[in-house]
Amino acid sequence: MKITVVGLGYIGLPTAILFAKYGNKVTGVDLSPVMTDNLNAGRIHIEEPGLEADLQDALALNNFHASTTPVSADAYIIAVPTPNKNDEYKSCDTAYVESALGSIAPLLKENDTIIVESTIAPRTMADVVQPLIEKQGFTVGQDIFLAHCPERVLPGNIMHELIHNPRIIGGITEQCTEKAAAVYGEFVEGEIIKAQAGEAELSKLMENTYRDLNIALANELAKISNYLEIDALRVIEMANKHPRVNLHQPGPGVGGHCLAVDPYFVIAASPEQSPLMQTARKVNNSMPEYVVENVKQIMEQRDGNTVTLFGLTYKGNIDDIRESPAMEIKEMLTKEGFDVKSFDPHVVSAPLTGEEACEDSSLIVVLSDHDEFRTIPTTYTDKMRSAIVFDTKNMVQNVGEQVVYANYGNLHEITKDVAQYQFN
Ligand code: SAJ
Repeated sequence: MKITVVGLGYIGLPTAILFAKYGNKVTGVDLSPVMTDNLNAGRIHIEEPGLEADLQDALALNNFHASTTPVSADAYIIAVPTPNKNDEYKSCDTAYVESALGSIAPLLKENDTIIVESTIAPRTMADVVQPLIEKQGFTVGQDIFLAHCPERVLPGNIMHELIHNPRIIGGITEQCTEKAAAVYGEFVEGEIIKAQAGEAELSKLMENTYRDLNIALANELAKISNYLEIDALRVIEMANKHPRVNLHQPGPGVGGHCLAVDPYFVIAASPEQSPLMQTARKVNNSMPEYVVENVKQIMEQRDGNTVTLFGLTYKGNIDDIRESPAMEIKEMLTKEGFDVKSFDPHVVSAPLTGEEACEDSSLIVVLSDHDEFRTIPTTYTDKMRSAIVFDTKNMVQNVGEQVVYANYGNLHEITKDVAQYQFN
C-alpha cells in the first residue's frame, strides 16, 4: 500500500515508520526541511524508545521517505496538532487539520482512504472534514472513504502500544470503517473496534477526561490530607486495596498535549452539561500554585534563596516539556524572586549537572519522575545549604541519611516546622 502521513510529530512519525517497517511505501510529510533531512539521514528529533532503530530499519528497506510536500497515495493519515483555541472554553482548533486536508486535496482520487488521527472535538468529522472533502467533488462512502482513528498510545511506550493496543476505527459510513480497518490491519495486532466517527471522537476524548478527572481527585485528596495532617499516600495505598477503587497519584499538576488539552474539546462542545470536567481541569491547573505555596513555606524557614528543580518535562523518562507543570512552577518561583536552578538530563535546554544545580541550594523539588531521580546521591545533597527534598511525584527511593525528605504524605510536617530536623 502507498501511504502518506501528514505531520511527523510524536504520533505521526512512529505511525509512518511502523507502516514502512511492515512493508508499505510511506511518505512522511512535515513543514520543516531540517527535520525531513534529518529523518532521511536516519536521525529523529524526539525521544522515544525504539523509534530511531525502527526508522533505520524502514530506511534500509527503502520504504520510508520524509518530504515537505505530500505525494499521491492509496491512504492518507493526518496526524497534525489540534491545540486549544484562545476562546471561552478553549475549544478545538482544527486549522492544521484543515490545512493538511487542503494540501492533499489536489492529489485525491477515487477509492482513496483518508484517516484523521489528530484528536478532534466531537462532530468534527461530520461537520468539518466531510464537507471539505466533498467540496472536491467526491461523495464520502461511495468514491472516497473517511474515518477518525484516534491514537491512544502512551509516550514512552509508543512503539509497543501502536501495535498491541486496541484501535478504534470510526468511519463516516460502514464502508469507510472497513476501508480504514484494512489500513491498520497492516500492523495492528490489538482488537480493531469498528465504530461511527462521532463515537470514535468522543470515546478518545473521554479516555483522557476520565484520567484527568481521576488525577484531579488524587490532587484534591493531597490538599485535603495536607490540611487535615493525614498521610495522603497511605490513604491512596489502602483505599486501592479495595477491589473496585483505583485512586490515581497526586503530583505537581497535569501536563502534556493530551490530558491538559482534550477535556476542553468536550467542555467547549457542551459547556452546560460538563461542570464536573470543568472543575477537574481547575483542580489540576491549581497544582503548580499549590506546589509554589508549599515551597515558599519551606523556604521561609531556611537560609538562602536557591531552589533546585529536578525535572522539567511533563512526566518521567521523556523529553517533552509541552504544557509541563514543571515549567509553570519554574516561572512562578522565578517571579517570586527565588534563584531557580534546574536539572533535567532529558532536556537539552537544562544543561546543569546534578551537582551544579544543587550548589548552595536550600531545597530540591522533584517535578518529573525520571528514573535518574530514584536515587539522589550525596554528591548532590552535600553541595546544598540545607538538604531538603520535596518529592511531588513520590518517586525518590534513596536519599542520604541527613537529607530531609517530604512528599504529599508528610508535607504538612515539613511546612509546619522544618527546623525540627537536623541539618548537616
Ligand atoms: N499524572 C498524574 N497522576 C497520575 C497519572 C498521571 O499526575 O496518577 C500526570 C502525569 O505526570 C502527566 C499527566 O498526568 O503530567 C499525563 O500523563 P499520562 O501518563 O497520564 O498521559 P499522557 O498525556 O502521556 O498520555 C495520555 C494517555 N491517555 C490515557 O492514559 C487515558 C495515552 O494513552 C493517550 O494516547 C495520550 O494521552 C494521548 O495522546 O491522548
